[in-house]
Amino acid sequence: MASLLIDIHTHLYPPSYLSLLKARKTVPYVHQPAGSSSPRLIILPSDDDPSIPQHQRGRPLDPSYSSLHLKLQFMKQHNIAASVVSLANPWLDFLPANEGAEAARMVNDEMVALGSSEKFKGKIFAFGTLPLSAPMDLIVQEIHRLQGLHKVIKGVILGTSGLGKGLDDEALDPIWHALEETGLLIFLHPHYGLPAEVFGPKLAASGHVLPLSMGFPMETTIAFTRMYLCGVFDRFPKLKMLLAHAGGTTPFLAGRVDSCVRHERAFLDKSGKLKQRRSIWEVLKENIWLDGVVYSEIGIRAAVDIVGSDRVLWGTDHPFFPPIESEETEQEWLSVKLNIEAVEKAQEPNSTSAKNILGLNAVTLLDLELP
Ligand code: 5CU
Repeated sequence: MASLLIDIHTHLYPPSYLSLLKARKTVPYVHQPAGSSSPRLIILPSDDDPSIPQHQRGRPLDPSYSSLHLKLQFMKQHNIAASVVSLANPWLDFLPANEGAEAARMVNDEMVALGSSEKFKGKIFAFGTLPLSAPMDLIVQEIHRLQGLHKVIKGVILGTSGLGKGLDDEALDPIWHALEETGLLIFLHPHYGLPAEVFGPKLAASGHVLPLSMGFPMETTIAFTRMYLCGVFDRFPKLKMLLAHAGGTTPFLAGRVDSCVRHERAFLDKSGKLKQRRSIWEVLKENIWLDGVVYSEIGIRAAVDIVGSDRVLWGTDHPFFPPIESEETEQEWLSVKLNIEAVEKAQEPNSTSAKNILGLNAVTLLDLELP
């Protein structure tokens, strides 16, 4: 019998959010090229390259980015029983301080209304969005409001920029405190990648390959490591965090982080002893979950080795990575197939651990009420 499939990494730009992007002329924005039917979604910093003609920048914005009905169609087609939908990057990071809180309420309420409707109930859940540019009391207020919407809202999605200085900024402590107190899972997701200079002058020739395959995972790895180094998980030991893309390169680099910490003079106290902190291994086993959006059995094995098979959760990244050679809507998506095969090759097909990763871990962790 086929395993229960639950998708915990799947995005949506609700219509209200797209209206915000359509009103903008700088990244992130939606551009309608003159004389062309297809609007372009310009979200990544590297998308706005003036050397690329405007009608080829970014990617075509087709209805699958904003339609929950098309999400459901995609789910049916791939036998996905339920999806935990999140607003896609760059969330509300770009909004002025006085607009963030209202926009977050609007997007979150839209997700809750959809997830509670007869058509989507038990099939669609959501991660909420935080108004990070708003005053701190309003951010904390939204976290507590989201806790009250727990039938649909199962956590929050968070980028790596924090309040502008990254996630090792102590000014974020009230947010960590509220998230720890409410028990909401944090889904840490990249957006900004690495500076374009890292990828060199030929960046545009390979489109999104370098920013998405290298920039995104390194961004997540660095953001989590900065949180670890500044003691977030020591100050807030009950935080629960799901790292996108199987933690970027965290499983591979955790040993190096650990060793560097244990050899770092900056961490010695006055008596020359290393200051007490939880080890990165402990944090990974107790605070961290990893998604399975890594497209290879090697990546899934590494994720399982580092956090355990009960802490890896399957996802698709829909609507990103659609098939590119045909627009035939009934077609199975290669990106979905690769992520299922990765789990089934890394673990035995139909084994308890494969079933856990493909769906059961999500049901337990997020307390999903399925029909
Ligand atoms: O293809 C992409 O650019 C993306 C993106 O921006 N965000 C995401 O979650 N996946 C793919």
